[in-house]
Amino acid sequence: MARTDFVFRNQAAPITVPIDNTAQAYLEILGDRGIQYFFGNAGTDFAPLVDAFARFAAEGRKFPKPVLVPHEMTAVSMAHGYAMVTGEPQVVMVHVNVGTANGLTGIMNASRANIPLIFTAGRTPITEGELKGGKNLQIHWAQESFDQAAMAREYVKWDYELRNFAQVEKVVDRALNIALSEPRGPVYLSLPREVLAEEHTEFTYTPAQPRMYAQPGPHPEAIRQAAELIRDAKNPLVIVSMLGKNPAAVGELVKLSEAFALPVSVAISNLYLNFPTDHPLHLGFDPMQYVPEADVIVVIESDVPWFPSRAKPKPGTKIVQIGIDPFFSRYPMRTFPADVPISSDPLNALIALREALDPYRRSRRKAIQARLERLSREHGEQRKSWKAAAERLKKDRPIDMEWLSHCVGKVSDSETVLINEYDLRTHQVSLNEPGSFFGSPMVSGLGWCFGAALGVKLARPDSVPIVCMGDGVYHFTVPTSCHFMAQTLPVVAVIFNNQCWNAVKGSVLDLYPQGWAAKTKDFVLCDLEPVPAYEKIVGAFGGYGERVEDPEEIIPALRRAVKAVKKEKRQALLNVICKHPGKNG
Ligand SMILES: Cc1ncc(C[n+]2csc(CCOP(=O)(O)OP(=O)(O)O)c2C)c(N)n1
Repeated sequence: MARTDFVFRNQAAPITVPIDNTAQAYLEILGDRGIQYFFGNAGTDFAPLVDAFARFAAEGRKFPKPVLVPHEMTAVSMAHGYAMVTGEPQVVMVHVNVGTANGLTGIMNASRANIPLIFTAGRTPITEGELKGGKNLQIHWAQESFDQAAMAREYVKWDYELRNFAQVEKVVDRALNIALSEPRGPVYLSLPREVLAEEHTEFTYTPAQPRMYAQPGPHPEAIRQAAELIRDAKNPLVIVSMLGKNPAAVGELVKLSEAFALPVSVAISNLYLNFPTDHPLHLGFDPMQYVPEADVIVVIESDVPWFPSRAKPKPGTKIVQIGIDPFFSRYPMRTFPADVPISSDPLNALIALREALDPYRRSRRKAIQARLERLSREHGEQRKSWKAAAERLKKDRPIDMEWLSHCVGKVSDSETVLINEYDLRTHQVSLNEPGSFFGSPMVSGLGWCFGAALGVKLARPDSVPIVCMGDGVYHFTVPTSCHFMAQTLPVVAVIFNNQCWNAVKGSVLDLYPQGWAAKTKDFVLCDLEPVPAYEKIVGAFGGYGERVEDPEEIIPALRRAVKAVKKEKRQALLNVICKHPGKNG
């Protein structure tokens, strides 16, 4: 399939609707284009829109549901979570330059993870009394920027300012088209207050037509070369990070790996359920132990398949890289070799590869079977050692994160969606249903998980999101903002509380194993002490909170938390006291 650009057909007859101003035309278009939610963190720039929502509600018109979110990081992460499970972009609107700044970490997360969303902000008025909506408060002078979009530009695919009424329809369509075409990502639109407030009586536009965004397909020659490499490989290895963004692609990778006994290992960037963990060809979450032995490595949508400082392919190993943008062109530097780069939607590439390899299966049957048996044994050994680790640690007090992760796995069922930012040990959990697991985006702008879980709950009201995070991450989520939203979108939050930022401590030890900090055990800027009663915060929002210190209480406590969400329809938070590395870990 050759790359065809997305098609946007406007064939329907135009319609005309009554309005008071540009803001109402903008709202009309958002509703018509199928935007479901408008996550807002408002300021004085919102006045024409707040008024527009009131008119649309009073008149029973179609419009996106406005959702007030107390902090921009939560708002952007909610839109991220929603798009992550539905593929549908939503609108986030924040207050001028200051709100944009607060939402930016979330935008960096969405950008690196190719999540489509429409990030918008007001622009403070520029006129000084000449136009309706002009400056009439002190902040309107102070909040003006020379180039408001500049701070977002590096992390959005496109930015623009709505300059006049005549452009409303085209600007919104362009924003949507760019966000939704591959590689997907956030876009930024600023909306000046005078333009939103400009008075008009009617708005004529063409109603939305079905949109199709073609998924780019692979080049046949690249597929032929990759298929030959896989066919002749003795020790192939597949490394994957983001394939599961499209749940249908997971099944296709299973088919391909079964057809040629290809082991699949998940890279450190582990954003989706990419391959069922119980499948005998799943070889865990550390590809680096297999990289030096492999003779052909197929990297699928993986930004960092290995760390060159820890493991390197041996000379002569051939590397195939498959991805929408296999060179990750938005990363300033990334030089993993690609003997065969395949720029393609992974699903299309996997189908093409399987078809190209099919004629060789019979003649390679014995070798494939032998490899399958060897890899299945390896898979079994891995699982045995993980289970043994959990068993060995199950009585430890303070609680070990391996055991806590094992327990999270035990209470997970078909309704569970696991969202992890940091401390869940994914190997301790059986993850087999595509779409049932989401890990933090690779740029790791901390604070994503809680808002993302709320977005998942909004998109899948019958699910029970369980969001796992470190005590450090919990702070970055802006917890009161998330608990506020969880009053109507209940989720289970589990704090893996090791009373520190172990990631930072670990990097000190990694770089200076015999250094001053290691010798004196003086790790400043790493400990989150004194340790507060995090479990009490959720009570202020009507939720269920519990502190867990006994390893035998984890599963019952998790069940109580799930019951609170499912039966009592209220949020829950478990503050699980885990080992502190360096003190008792
Ligand atoms: C916005 C932001 N600030 C700081 C960091 C650096 N950082 C990475 S991990 C981490 C600590 C996370 O702590 P916690 O959630 O308790 O997990 P732990 O490291 O203890 O396992 C920090 C501060 C970051 N990635 N993003």
